[in-house]
Amino acid sequence: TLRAIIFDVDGTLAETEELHRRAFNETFAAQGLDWHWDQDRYRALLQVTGGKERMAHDLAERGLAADGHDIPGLHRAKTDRYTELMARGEIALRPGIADLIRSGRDAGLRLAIATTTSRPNIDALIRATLGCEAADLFHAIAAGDEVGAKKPAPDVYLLALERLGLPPEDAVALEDSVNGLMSARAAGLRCVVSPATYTAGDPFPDDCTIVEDFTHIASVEALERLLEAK
Ligand code: XBP
Ligand code: MG
Repeated sequence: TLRAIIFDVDGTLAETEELHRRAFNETFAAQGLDWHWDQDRYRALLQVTGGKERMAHDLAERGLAADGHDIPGLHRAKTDRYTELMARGEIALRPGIADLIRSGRDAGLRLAIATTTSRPNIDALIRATLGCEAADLFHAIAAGDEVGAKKPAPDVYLLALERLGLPPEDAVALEDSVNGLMSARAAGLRCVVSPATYTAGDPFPDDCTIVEDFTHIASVEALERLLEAK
């Protein structure tokens, strides 16, 4: 039986990566750095999950030393900018997500989040799109630096399950990327994937359950039907 739905955030709840990219670029410019990530560069950099890890990786690839730069400080500034931009209300949830959340609540399922992004970014997204506090809607939230190893490692999903107090068999993960799918699978979870704009070209394995968008699983009944058909 299905007792919980665990949502990824970036690319799954909403198409947020262009806002992340903008927040990174505006932060670089504000700090007088001549760094700029265009869409192609950002798509490649998304293979590295986590903003701090992504910046360090970018520096290394460009042959620049990281020690001259305050990566944690830059990342704090990026998070501040991202949450400010998010509060303007221009980001919407992906189709089907709000209905599935409502259906899950009505059916008495537990809802959770397992994401690489930072906690303030989740709070800002839920406030801007649903007008409530993430902590009031989700029974468990596992985010960003709460775990040592980010996706594709299983840690963040295992932490969400621990906080839900459930074994992986009782839950399903919703994801948009191969890194996220690998993380969920390594935690022993079933996973339904709907690729987002930045992850549409990811090499998803043949045995992966893919839906074009979340309107196909906008209710608990539809989600259970899809899982049973597997
Ligand atoms: C999302 C990410 C995050 C965001 C940036 O991956 O990789 O790093 O791009 O967030 P997923 P922070 O959807 O698999 O969780 O800058 O807050 O790290
Ligand atoms: Mg994602």
